[in-house]
Order: sequence, then structure tokens, then C-alpha cells
Amino acid sequence: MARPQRLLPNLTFLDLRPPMTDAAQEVAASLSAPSPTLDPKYFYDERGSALFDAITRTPEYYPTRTEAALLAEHADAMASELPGDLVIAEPGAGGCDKVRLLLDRWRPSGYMPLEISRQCLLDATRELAPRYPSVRFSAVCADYSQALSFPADDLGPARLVFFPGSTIGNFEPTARADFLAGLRRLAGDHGYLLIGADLQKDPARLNAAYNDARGHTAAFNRNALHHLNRRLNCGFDPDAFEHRAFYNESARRIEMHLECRRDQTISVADQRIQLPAGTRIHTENSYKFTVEGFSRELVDAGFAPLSSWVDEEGLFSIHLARAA
Ligand code: AVJ
Repeated sequence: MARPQRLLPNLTFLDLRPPMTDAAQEVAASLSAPSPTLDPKYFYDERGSALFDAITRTPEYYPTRTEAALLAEHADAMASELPGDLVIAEPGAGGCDKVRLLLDRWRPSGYMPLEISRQCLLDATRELAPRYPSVRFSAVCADYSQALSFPADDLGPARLVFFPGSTIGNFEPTARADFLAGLRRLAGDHGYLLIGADLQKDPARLNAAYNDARGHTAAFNRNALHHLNRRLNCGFDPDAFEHRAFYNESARRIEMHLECRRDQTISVADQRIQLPAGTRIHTENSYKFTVEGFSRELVDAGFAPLSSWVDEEGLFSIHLARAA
């Protein structure tokens, strides 16, 4: 079992060396399926992360700023329902941006970001740890499946699992139930969960949030193709793909697709894949919730909901729950 390295007085780094998925095989299989798909993880190379940041600053994309305002407004109310001594564990922490507010307001005894992108995790924690000398930083380089089975230390401070941004909306219903059960394991029997869930609303508002006027979401969507060209030399012509994002009301989800405008042939894993004009590649689902419906999913995953907070406009919700 890998051992944590001490990088700074209050920062240790544990590299669980997440297995490199055979992306070429995975992409070849998903693109040659009757309904071609691409995993949304392919949006997020360095350029993709920068494009997502740009999306969060558009007037149309409300989730990130609405959630940040809710956290700022209710951080004390949340703390009043939590034990004084806490370790915040954050799977998929990325650049550790969203937790800063909680570190400022709560001064937990520990913070454990779990993140697959090694350099991103190292850069973020090396920058953060000196700012919070009283917080013990335990950075873990791991993929989701490794992260969710990271045992809770029942003798130590209670663990609060922090999963913001409504990234939970990317999971299909069954995978979501499994993932929430994984968050329950990560929290442990004495742990808690603080999670963000975007709410169902007027389709026009949702469609606007995924079709911003500046075109950042369209560029973010096409970036999956640029990323695969760089990483797997697929030979896509990304500019020959139309960005399509719409709210599928019956499925209660935003769907993102890339529509091929002219015949293309790409190659991956020594396979040549024909993409005739009109082909749609399904690149992301972002499910939308109700407070009641999401609370039921938390109960099914082994949590007892404590409180939830929704902004005045009813756009976004944050849920605090404890291990049942
Ligand atoms: C980061 C997955 C929460 O689904 O709203 C933003 C990603 N996709 N614009 C979302 C995204 C298009 C975002 N999540």
C-alpha cells in the first residue's frame, strides 16, 4: 500500500496511482455504438477546465454562483448542525476552489481532497496548505472508485463528504444510486454529506444556461474532440460539429450533443469510424432534481437528511445529511 509523502508541515500527498483507463478502446467502443456517445470526462483537459471556468462566469450559467452564495449565506447554520471537529473529504476536488469558503468559515481540523489529476491536485494543495496552517491537508491522487473506498477513521474527527456543483447530475440514475452509496461509505458511520443539486425549472432558463451567448459551452463541448485529437490522434474536424444542448423534459435532464455537419472518418484504437453528416454524439447528461426527490435518493443511499437550502429564485439546492 502506497505511503503518504510529507510535502509541507501540514500537507501529505498519497498517490494511489489511478489506473490509466484504456481510453482508445473506451472511445472506440462508445463512438461505434448505434447511438454514439463520449464520456463527459473528455471535456476536462487543461483547456476544458479553463473553458468551464469561463462558463461559470457567463450571465446564463447560474449554478456555480448560486451555490457559492448559498454556502456563504448558510455556512454558520450548517456548522451548527455539525460536530466541532471535522475532516472535509472532497472527491473530484479539482483545483479545490469551492472548499475555500468552508476552510475560511469553519477551520476544520483536516481537509482531504481526492482527485485524479495529479498535477492539478499538487498545485492546488501546495498553494492552499500554507494559507491554513491549522488545517491538516491529506491530498490523495485517486479515481472515483478508489476515492469512495477510502476508509473513514472512526477514532478520528467526523468526516464531512463535500460534493458541490451538481456534478451528481452527470450520473445516470442507477450509477447515481451506486455513487451516492459510495459517498456513504466514504463518510463512514459517523459521517456527514454536503452536496449540491441543480433544480428542475423553466426549460427556457435551463436551455439558456447550456447555450450561453458567448459560445463558451459550445467550445467546451467541442473541446472533447480537440482533447481526443491531441491525446489519441483521432483526426476529428471539431469545427464541422454543431453544439446541441436542450432540456429533455420527460427525462428531467439537459442533454448535450455534437452534430456532425459533413461526412467524417476518424481513427481510434486502429479502427476507422465513419461519422456520416447528421450523426449525433451524445456528450453529457445533466439531470435536474427536486428537493423532495433528491432527499429520497439520499435516504436510499443510507443518509438521513438534516437540512436543505434553496435560493430565493428556486434555482439550486444544497443538502446536508448525516450517515443513517
Ligand atoms: C460541472 C457537470 C455540473 O452539468 O452543469 C456546464 C458541466 N456542462 N455546462 C453541468 C457543464 C455544460 C456542469 N457540471
